[in-house]
Amino acid sequence: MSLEKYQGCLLGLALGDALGAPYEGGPLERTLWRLIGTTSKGEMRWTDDTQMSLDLAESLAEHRALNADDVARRFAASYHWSRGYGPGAARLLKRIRRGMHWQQANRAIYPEGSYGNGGAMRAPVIGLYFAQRPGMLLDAARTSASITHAHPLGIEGAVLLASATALALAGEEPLALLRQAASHCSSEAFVTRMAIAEKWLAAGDAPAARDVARALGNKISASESCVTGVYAALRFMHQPFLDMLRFIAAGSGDVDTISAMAGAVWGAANGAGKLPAAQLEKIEQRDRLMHAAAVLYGNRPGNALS
Ligand code: F2R
Ligand code: MG
Ligand code: MG
Ligand code: MG
Repeated sequence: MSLEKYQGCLLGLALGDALGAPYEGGPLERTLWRLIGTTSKGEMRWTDDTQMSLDLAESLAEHRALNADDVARRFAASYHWSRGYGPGAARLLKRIRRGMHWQQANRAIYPEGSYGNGGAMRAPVIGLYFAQRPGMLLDAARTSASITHAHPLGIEGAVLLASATALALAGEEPLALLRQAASHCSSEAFVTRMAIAEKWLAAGDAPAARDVARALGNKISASESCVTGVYAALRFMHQPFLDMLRFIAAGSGDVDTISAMAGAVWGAANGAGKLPAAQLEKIEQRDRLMHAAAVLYGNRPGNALS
């Protein structure tokens, strides 16, 4: 567990998001991102995936605990259409901003809650903060997801990403990591996909991106994207970051989010020093991301110095 790995995780998430965003969705989304994907200073913008991760990280840093009311307030305050939020998430966050409590808002759009991947895409932050408190990590992942994603599948995706991140930080090798993370999956949708990913990794198979997208998913729902993100991180754990992102982009679909999830797990395993320097130079708000990672590292429960 090192500061470099914490920074690798958050920067890897943001880089995956920003480099994946131009490939997300269909022609309409891609054209829009060509227009709004760069800051006035010429930096690469990231999307809702990184915004919500930063909101969560900064709340944990300030409160030194998961304070769901505060996280919900930050999510709502940060909402801006140009970050490309999911349609249900956008409506939900606007309700919180208008004063509705998150425990009501998270059932207002879909009565059973959202099963989108928005709860999972920020869950690596939970993995970082609670890395040394496995007993707290799962509950925190569930609570953090349920603020916006109360559906069991939305929550299961968050548990998977939080645990995969903590295991990557701890230096687990791909197959052992996948097996341990799979022990937290319970739905058929996740268990079946994790079993396919395990079979590929164990056999040393390297299926084409399109076949991976077909079998594990490339969509906006948690059950059709989270296993793909974890699988990509593990398959490319000892290969260059950009090779992993090219592979994910070739699978198309929800590329920014699958890349953000994979980037976070890959970065937690390899550290910031292994991320591509030229691309890192161009990412917006890099100092804020580095600072958030440093505070999570310093304040994490179980750190003797915190
Ligand atoms: N919004 C986008 N990208 C727009 C283009 C996506 C493209 N069409 C594609 O399919 O790849 N990106 C951002 O949104 C994703 C995170 O979304 P989040 O926060 O989970 O949003 P939401 O709205 O809660 O859920 C996503 C959609 O899933 C369906 N859905 C969810 N729960 C449902 C339920 N209980 N019943 C029925 N449908 C449900 C809805 O269609 C939701 O809109 C990330 O990709 C991020 O980058
Ligand atoms: Mg996004
Ligand atoms: Mg988007
Ligand atoms: Mg996305």
